[in-house]
Amino acid sequence: MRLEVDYAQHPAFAPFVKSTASADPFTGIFDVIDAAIATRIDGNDCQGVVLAEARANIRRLIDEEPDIESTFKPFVAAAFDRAVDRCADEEARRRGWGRGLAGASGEARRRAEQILEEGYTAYRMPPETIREVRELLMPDIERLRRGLVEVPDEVIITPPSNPVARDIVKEFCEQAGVFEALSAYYGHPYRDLGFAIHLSYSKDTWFRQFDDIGLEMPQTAQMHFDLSFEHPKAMLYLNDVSEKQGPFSVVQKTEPWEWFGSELAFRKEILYGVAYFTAEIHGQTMTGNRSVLRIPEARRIFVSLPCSLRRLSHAGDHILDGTDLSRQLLRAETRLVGEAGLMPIFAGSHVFHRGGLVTEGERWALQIVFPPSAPESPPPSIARRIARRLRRIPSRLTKLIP
Ligand SMILES: O=C(O)CCC(=O)C(=O)O
Ligand SMILES: [Fe+2]
Repeated sequence: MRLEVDYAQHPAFAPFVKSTASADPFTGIFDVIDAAIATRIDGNDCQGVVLAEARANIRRLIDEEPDIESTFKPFVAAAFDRAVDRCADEEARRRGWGRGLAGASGEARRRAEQILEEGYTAYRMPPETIREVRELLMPDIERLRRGLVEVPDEVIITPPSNPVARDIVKEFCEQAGVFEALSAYYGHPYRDLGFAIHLSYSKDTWFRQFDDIGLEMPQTAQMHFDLSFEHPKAMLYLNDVSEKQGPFSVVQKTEPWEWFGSELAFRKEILYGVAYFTAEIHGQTMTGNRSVLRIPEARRIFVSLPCSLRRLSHAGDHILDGTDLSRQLLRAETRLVGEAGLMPIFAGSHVFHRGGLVTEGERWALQIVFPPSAPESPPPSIARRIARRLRRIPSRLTKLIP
């Protein structure tokens, strides 16, 4: 699926759009990067010359682009560099996919293949177990609910205060084969989890972006890709979730390896780039889980990019209602409604998804993150870079990356 948003038509961005030309010097750039990465991985570019040329060419194009503000240029160049690294890493993993299936059980294989093909697989915790988990967490939930009267403009979330709840969820994941399925999918071991209790209700406002111009969020609001490839997640419902309680949902993939390329990598990295720019150059940040695009300066700088670079991983927030793209996405959306205990597990970095937009009642859910086991953790340099980014990123990205 092509996720092209026409920012020149969007009331919150249009006033800042400089160029409306649909072809620009960056047209086709992602194909060039993908080809250079493939050449490198195929062993036909041992010195990395093709990739280095591609990087140099991108820097030159950025330098020469009159619409990109000079203070923003270093952030765009850095975003491209990170996108190339991210994409090269993911492409290598894609090629190695299937290694984990070899020794796995039939059930784990089936689950891993479903995660690949559909982006998610759903488990169901038995009613007596989910009741027990909910009882243990009730003091936390009640505390969150008491806070609702203050109507905070922030995601309502808390770590569990009773460690026994985590033990039970972990034991369920072991017994139900969740860890085995994830290990089969990723080709290295997963055996741990962490979670936060997340309460959603109809007065939530943390996901809004355009209150400054009195514009409602569109029907596709919150559809996004997660940023971290290695950290699959799950939502475990603690109450019954119907269409109105903001079920977790995914947009059907058009093919299993959809979105494994430099374009999606860039979409994620330029979002960081915009956040770094507004923080470092303008001293403006968004606390907690709110989007950096609430800041008009962030919108202005983002659409100073030429048309073919106006791409974000969190595009659902910007797709206008009534457009073909909006209709297509809403038609392709699968909403995981179900009783307490339903637990969709998802590889959110490569499936467009959302959840928690409640129109009636409340949703109580555990947002679970599965970290890869230590021996297979990224090398220290990458781990340090990720940790640094997590500390600096000031938007709702903190919710979306573990
Ligand atoms: O709240 C939800 O259902 C979705 C949360 C989400 O997108 C995530 O954890 O990555
Ligand atoms: Fe997500």
